[in-house]
Amino acid sequence: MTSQAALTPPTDVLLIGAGGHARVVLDILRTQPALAPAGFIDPSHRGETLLGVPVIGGDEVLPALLAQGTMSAIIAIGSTGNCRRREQLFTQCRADGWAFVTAIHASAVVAPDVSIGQGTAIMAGAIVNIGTTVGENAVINTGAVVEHDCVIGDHAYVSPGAVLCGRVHVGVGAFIGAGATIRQGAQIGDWAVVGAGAVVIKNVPPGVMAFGVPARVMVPGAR
Ligand code: JB2
Repeated sequence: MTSQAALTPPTDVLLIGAGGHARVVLDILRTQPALAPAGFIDPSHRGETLLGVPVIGGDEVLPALLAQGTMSAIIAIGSTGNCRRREQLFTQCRADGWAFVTAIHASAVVAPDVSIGQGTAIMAGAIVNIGTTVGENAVINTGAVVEHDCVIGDHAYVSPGAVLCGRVHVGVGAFIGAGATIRQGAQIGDWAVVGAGAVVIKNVPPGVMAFGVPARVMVPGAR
């Protein structure tokens, strides 16, 4: 007997962005039978084909694709310390009517009660433990550890190998650099940046940068 899943055609998905991070997201989407990567959207890669998937155009083609019936997307731009563009694209696309899919690698360990918002990507080897909430359009990158009862805000970015001990709160749009460690219970404010390799033992206020071991706060623009 044919299952209902086999009868349902896969959902076409656009990847917005076509850089290194986008190719990793594509690799994950290809393991999800319900999703069919339909193309990349990236003004810097027009006319190219990446891993067999075409770059359809820049953001100006999105309204026509929506009108033609392609309605699902994922923001596949990475971040090197600034999640603003990811947030802007997500917010604009949602307002225009796009739905967002999640991309969760088969090797990620995600506890059964973890809630994951639309558009979020969880990369290979990441661990997200019990009681954690992950917002929309967030990234938990390769091999990151998000321990029990953490809260990861919308648009936040947890880089490869970062370790968030239990009950850490990562604010909206905050960026945690590669290999950083955040002590249990620490709060990382909205749009804050934690540098690669930092060890955070105190709360980090919104909008600041924190670097080093132990992490020290720098206010952008201040001397
Ligand atoms: O507004 C935009 C836009 N802004 C940048 N719309 C669309 N559709 N695309 C946009 N982009 C595209 O994102 C750029 O044209 C570029 O092709 C892509 C970003 O690619 P890039 O390879 O520069 O970086 P990445 O974001 O994929 O990955 C970076 O960050 C990750 C965290 C790299 O540094 C990775 O190595 C790193 N793992």
